[in-house]
Amino acid sequence: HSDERAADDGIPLADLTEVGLTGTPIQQAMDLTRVHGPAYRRKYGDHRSLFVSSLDLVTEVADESRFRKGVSVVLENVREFAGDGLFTAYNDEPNWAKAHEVLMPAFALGSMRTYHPAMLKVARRVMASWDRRVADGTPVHVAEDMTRMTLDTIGLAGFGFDFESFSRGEGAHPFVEAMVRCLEWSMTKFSRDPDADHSAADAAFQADADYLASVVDEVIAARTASGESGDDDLLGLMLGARGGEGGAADGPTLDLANIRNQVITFLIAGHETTSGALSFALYHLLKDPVALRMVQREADELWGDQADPDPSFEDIGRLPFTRQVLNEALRLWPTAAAFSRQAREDTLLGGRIPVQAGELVTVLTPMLHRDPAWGDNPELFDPSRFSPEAEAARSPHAYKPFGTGERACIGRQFALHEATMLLALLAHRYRLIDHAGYQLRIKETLTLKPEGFTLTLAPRTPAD
Ligand code: MNH
Repeated sequence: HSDERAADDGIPLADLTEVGLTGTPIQQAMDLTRVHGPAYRRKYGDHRSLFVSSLDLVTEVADESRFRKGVSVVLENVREFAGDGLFTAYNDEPNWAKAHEVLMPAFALGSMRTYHPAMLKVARRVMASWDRRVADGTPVHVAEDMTRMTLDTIGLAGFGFDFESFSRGEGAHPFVEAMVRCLEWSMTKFSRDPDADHSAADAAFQADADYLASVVDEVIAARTASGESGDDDLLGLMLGARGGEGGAADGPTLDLANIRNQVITFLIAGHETTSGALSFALYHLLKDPVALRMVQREADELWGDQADPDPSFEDIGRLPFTRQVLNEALRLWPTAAAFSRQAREDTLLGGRIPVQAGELVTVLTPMLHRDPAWGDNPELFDPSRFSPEAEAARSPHAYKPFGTGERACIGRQFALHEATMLLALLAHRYRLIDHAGYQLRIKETLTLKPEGFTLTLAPRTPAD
């Protein structure tokens, strides 16, 4: 019986069958780590999972010869709408390796040059919208605006499709609303009451999933109708590598069903986490005038007192402190806060935790990012942790906001280029005012975002 095994091997067991899972399972798991330490098993009904978060244990599960990506129960649920897209594919599904090969070139650092104009165009939409807030004195809803920005960016840069999120008034694009509901369904499905009737929730989920698929068909149809190949964007690469008539002769080919799954995957993975990262970075800058000042100084050095600067691709590499702010925001609040590793063989973690072949281990990233390796004050926001010297002195396994190994995030450079540019432009243009004395609360919809975070703005004179 599995309970006894947990007792036998001496690994703490957190049985949540009675108390239940909260609506914020990551923050609950963080609290359990504070109680039980960096390795514990969580039990909920029939479902059990091993959570780890210390540098030594994460170093072991990051070893690709012993572990590989695990598709967790939650990701199994995400497969209901993202299928065998890159993020949710099983390691041995042939479509993973094919799509990985087709899409990798689109995410090399040099490819960011291609996306830069689309990213800048959308950054200007944010500023146009925020300028109106300055004029009428109303607060900006940070996470909502960052979501508009990142959705429009991945749509335009990846697929030549314009969601026009800033011309929709108050609400989010219906794609975002349906996506959030699908993510929530995926996050909570395994912890719902087995005796209750969930058919209405499941039907609503299916309607949302169908709607997401219909948006994707619209994106693909727009490209086909335009008659343009869009050679070097994501959709162009995938359609160019399509099997059958008109498909490329050499190299891997992707079938249409898989291309659909990839488009859904990229529309979701390509915006949901980056918007959270930007929101947390703005939160920390609002609360840390010294760091804000340093970001402003860095931007001023590039753009002086220009009212409407025109950042070049190269400029983004000249904003190292702004990049450090993002890294530090992702340390405290890695917006994709957990990932799973699967044991290749029976093994013993840390010389004491038995893990069977095929078993999953969940890395709880926010607690790894508070490991003693980070010093005495891990809760303190301090971008100097990411100075080149500090980074060189630290194990690469202490910081995993983008996951690890072969299945790590493909979009890391994309996210950092987009976010660094926007953060620097906003800090250059506005004074951020904490009009409501905002206290951080974190909403979880599989990813993390600050909830109810608003600020007001004043125009800034760059030299001041
Ligand atoms: Mn992203 C995988 C975090 C931005 C596309 N991403 C992952 C994983 C993490 C992650 C963690 C690994 C998950 C796992 O091991 O199960 N991603 C992020 C964060 C940001 C981010 C924190 C922003 C900040 N991701 C992006 C962007 C894109 C993207 C932007 C696309 C443009 N991510 C992916 C894809 C995968 C992935 C695709 C799956 C890669 C694979 O398994 O081959």
